[in-house]
Amino acid sequence: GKVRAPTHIISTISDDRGEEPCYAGVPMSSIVEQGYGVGDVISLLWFKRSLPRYCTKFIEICVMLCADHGPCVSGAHNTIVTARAGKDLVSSLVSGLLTIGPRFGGAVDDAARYFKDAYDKNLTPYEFVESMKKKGIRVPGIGHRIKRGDNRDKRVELLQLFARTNFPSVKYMEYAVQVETYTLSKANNLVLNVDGAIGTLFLDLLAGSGMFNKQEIDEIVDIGYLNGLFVLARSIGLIGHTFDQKRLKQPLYRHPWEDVLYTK
Ligand code: Q5B
Repeated sequence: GKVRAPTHIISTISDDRGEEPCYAGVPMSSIVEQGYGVGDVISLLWFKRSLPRYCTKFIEICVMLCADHGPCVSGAHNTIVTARAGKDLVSSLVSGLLTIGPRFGGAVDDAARYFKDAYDKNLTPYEFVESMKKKGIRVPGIGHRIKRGDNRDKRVELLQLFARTNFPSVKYMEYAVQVETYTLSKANNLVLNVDGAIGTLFLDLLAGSGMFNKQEIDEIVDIGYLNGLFVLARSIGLIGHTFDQKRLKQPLYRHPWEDVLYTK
C-alpha cells in the first residue's frame, strides 16, 4: 500500500486546502452565513469546538473590556514611546505586548491555576492567602495600582454580573469573591482585579458548560490559554495608541531629568 512520508508539521485547527478555509472543520461560508462572532472564531481556533452562545459572548466581553486601559499602563506606555521613536506598527505593538506578564495583564493563567488548586483542595480563603504569603508568592489576580475596596474595577463587576446571570455555576468566582473579602481586610488595594476575574470565571465556564472533560480543563489551565485573551484584547488598544501617536505627529520621547532620582 501507500506509505505516507513523515511530515514536519502536525496541525489540527485550520485547513486552507479546499475551496474555502475551515476553522476546526467549519467552513468560512458557514461562519459568515450563520453570523458567528469573534468569540466563535476564538472557540474554534483555540478550543477546537463550537461553544454555547453565552460562552462566546463572555469571551467577546473579555476582549472588549480588556482592549485598553488608558495611556499610563505599562503596555500602552511602551507602545507610545516606541511609536514616538519612529518605529513601525508591528514594532510598537510588540514593544507594548512584551510588558504583559505576571504583574501586568499576564496573571490570568496563574490566577486560574492557584485559585483552582485552592478551591479544589477546599482551602479557606485564609488558608489559601496565608499559604501563598508563606511561599512568598503574591496571589495572582489580586491587587491593583489604582483600584481599591472603595473604588472597584467596573470591568470586574460587569464580568461578574454577566456570569451570575448566564453561567450555570459560578463556584470559582464566588470563591474568588471570598478571597477578595479576606485580602481587602488586610489592605484596601488588594481587590480582585481583571486578571483574577477572567481567570476564575473561565474556570467556571470550563467546568460548568459541559463542553470540556476534566482532562481537557487541566490541560487548558496547564498549557496557559487564558493570558491569550488579555494579549489578544490589549493588541486592539496598543494598535490604537500607535495610530494615535502617528496621527498626532508626536516627537521622540525623552523622560524629564526632574522625574529621575539620581543617587549614588
Ligand atoms: N500585595 C498588581 O501592586 C500589583 C499582592 C499583595 C498578596 C497580592 C500587585 C500584584 C498580582 C499580579 C496581578 C494583574 C503589581 C493586575 C493588570 C491590568 C490592568 C493594569 C492597570 C490593565 C499592584 C503593596 C503591598 C505589599 C505587597 C502587597 C500586593 N499585591 N499581597 N497578594 N497579589 N498582583 N496582576 O499596587 O506588606 O507592604 O510588602 O503583583 O494580578 O495588570 O490598569 O494598571 O487593564 O491595564 O504596586 O488593570 O498587586 O502594590 O507592590 O506596592 O504592594 O501589598 O506585598 O505588602 P502595587 P505594592 P507589604 S491587573
